[in-house]
Amino acid sequence: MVEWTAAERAAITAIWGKIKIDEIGPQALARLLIVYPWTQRYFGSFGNLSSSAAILGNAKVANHGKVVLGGLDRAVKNLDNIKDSFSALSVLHSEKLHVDPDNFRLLGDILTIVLAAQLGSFFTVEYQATWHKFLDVVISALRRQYH
Ligand code: HNI
Repeated sequence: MVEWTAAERAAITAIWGKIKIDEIGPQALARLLIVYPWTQRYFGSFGNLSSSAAILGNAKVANHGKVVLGGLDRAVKNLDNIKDSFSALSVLHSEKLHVDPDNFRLLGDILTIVLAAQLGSFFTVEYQATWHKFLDVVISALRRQYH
């Protein structure tokens, strides 16, 4: 089981408290689809993804970005049990959606970039280190069903 120090718990709470799911979620998913265009293949039902402008203006992308961050919200609220709270999501992404698990890391990196841009000097190197650990735990929980 993952151990979290009091400082790490405080850092995650502080970072998450600054995150506006409705802004960061849509931005992160849109950037994923633009920066790594092969990720678009999983979103064939989302309509027009033909250009950056189309992706940035696509309501389904924006909405799904919020859904993904809602998943992370669940992880923040279940820090001591991320693995189990993500078991259904892991099954969904592997067995139904067939998402290549390397893409989880890409989305995590994109999310970190969006966060750093939004939070500026608030996002200290210590905060980044803890945030990275948090994403690692989330990603390994999502990958569990693939093993
Ligand atoms: Ni992901 C659906 C969470 C990464 C492609 N995804 C979901 C749902 C959640 C979620 C929550 C909604 C589940 C439900 O309806 O029961 N996804 C997460 C999280 C991460 C992640 C927390 C990583 C941090 N998903 C990814 C990545 C891809 C991805 C990297 C593809 C590149 N996800 C999908 C697709 C769906 C999805 C596709 C279904 C979308 C739909 O509505 O059709």
